[in-house]
Amino acid sequence: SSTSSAKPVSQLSNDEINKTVLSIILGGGAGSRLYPLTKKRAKPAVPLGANYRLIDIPVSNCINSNITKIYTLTQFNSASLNRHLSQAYNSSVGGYNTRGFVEVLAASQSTQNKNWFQGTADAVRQYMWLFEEAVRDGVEDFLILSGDHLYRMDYRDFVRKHRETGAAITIAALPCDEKVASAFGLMKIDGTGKVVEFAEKPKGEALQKMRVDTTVLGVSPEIAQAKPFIASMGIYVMQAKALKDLLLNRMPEANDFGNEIIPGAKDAGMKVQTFAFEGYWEDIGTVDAFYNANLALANPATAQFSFYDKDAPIYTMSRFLPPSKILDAQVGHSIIGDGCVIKAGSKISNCIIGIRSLIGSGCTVEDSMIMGADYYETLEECEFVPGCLPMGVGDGSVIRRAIVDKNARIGENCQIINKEGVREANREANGWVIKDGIIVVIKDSVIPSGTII
Ligand code: ADQ
Ligand code: ADP
Repeated sequence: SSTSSAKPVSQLSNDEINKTVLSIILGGGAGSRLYPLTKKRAKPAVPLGANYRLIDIPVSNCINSNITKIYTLTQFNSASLNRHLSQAYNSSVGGYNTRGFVEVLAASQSTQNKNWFQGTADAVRQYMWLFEEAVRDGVEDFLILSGDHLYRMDYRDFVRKHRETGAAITIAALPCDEKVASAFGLMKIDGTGKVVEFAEKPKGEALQKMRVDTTVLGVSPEIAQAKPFIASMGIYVMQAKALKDLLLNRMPEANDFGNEIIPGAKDAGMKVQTFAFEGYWEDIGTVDAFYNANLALANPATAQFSFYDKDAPIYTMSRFLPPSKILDAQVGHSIIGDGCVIKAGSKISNCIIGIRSLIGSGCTVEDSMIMGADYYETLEECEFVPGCLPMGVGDGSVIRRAIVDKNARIGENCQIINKEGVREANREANGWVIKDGIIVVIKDSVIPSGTII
């Protein structure tokens, strides 16, 4: 193996990490559990926490870990994702004396293969030719990340652990409870953190078989009691040469990391290790999880993730928007993004109000995420819209338990409250759906005045 793989952990400097690690962010498949938020944009571009997008989490974690070579793999390219990445990060990762970049690689643009990515491993395989160039340039390990996780991690600890053990693959892991366990890849490990058994999303008896004493991860007996499973966080450090061997030679038909490549590597006798992660981490790749994680941010009693860590900030595009203006309105337990106007007599509680939101007077908005708008429109622009409805929420409207995507036009005196209390409904033609009881108003939709949902 290479020289730096043999170095003890303390000697692996920031510079070496910067030079030898390439980050690959998995930016979403076709299945799209976040649909319809992904109807008109690539998943990494989905707005988060009023001012941010999903991609800002892994990219910020990378920058804060001094990892500045970053590719994002997506099923399709979107203008908003490219614009966001280039405007937000070019100066911080690609300065004239650094060699960093953040780039989107889309399935439809592959030169070698015209097919969609068939899964996470296939997505990496289709761009292996490009990652090989980085390997020729000194990269030894790939840091494989997901585009839909909310957490803060210093990946340097993860990489150092991986180099220290000389593993082919290191999987970030945390203890989890039985309720959520079957949504994850579960592992059994030995005293050195080596994976001895791996089961992707097991159910029933197979799930029970994966129950372990998680004090082996270093957690207290109380936590181990409540969380008797070791879950894969779906993020990995992989030796470049091991991954190439797996994807191109040993398992050329395997499309998925969790289902095939990880168990396959272990069964082939490769060293697969865990890296125990402590702290808040959540997969927010479903509408329900996404909604709950966003709303939790606004309430100090429930917030587990902070955007305010001075040592590890979360970056985003600087938009130079005006500060938000709140007229005689009542606002509580809410996060208000830049450039918003909330008019008199409105009541906003437990909400995320995204950039450039316009909320009329006398509105009630509760337990909702309003994503805002991509631009301010002039009255002339608005005249071409049916009914000339402006973007934002019209006077006197009531919104509860909803996600209102960007540039939506909600008329006056609407009630978006899931009046019939249904769990699922698909009214895409009318601009909305209900998923897990949460109303999602689709991007750019027009909801006429007086509509009751
Ligand atoms: P899942 O998250 O269910 O489980 P998967 O659907 O493969 O796994 O998605 C992983 C990431 O890759 C997601 O961010 C997804 O959007 C993205 N992705 C999926 N298909 C893609 C494609 N074709 N092209 C680009 N990106 C794609 C995984 C692991 C489990 C682990 C959980 C933790 O398989 O073992 O427990 O993550 O969340
Ligand atoms: P943000 O993250 O700030 O929403 P985006 O790049 O997704 O950034 O969207 C903002 C962009 O929308 C602006 O940079 C601008 O180019 C574009 N835009 C401005 N006016 C209009 C318009 N009338 N119609 C469509 N797009 C517009």
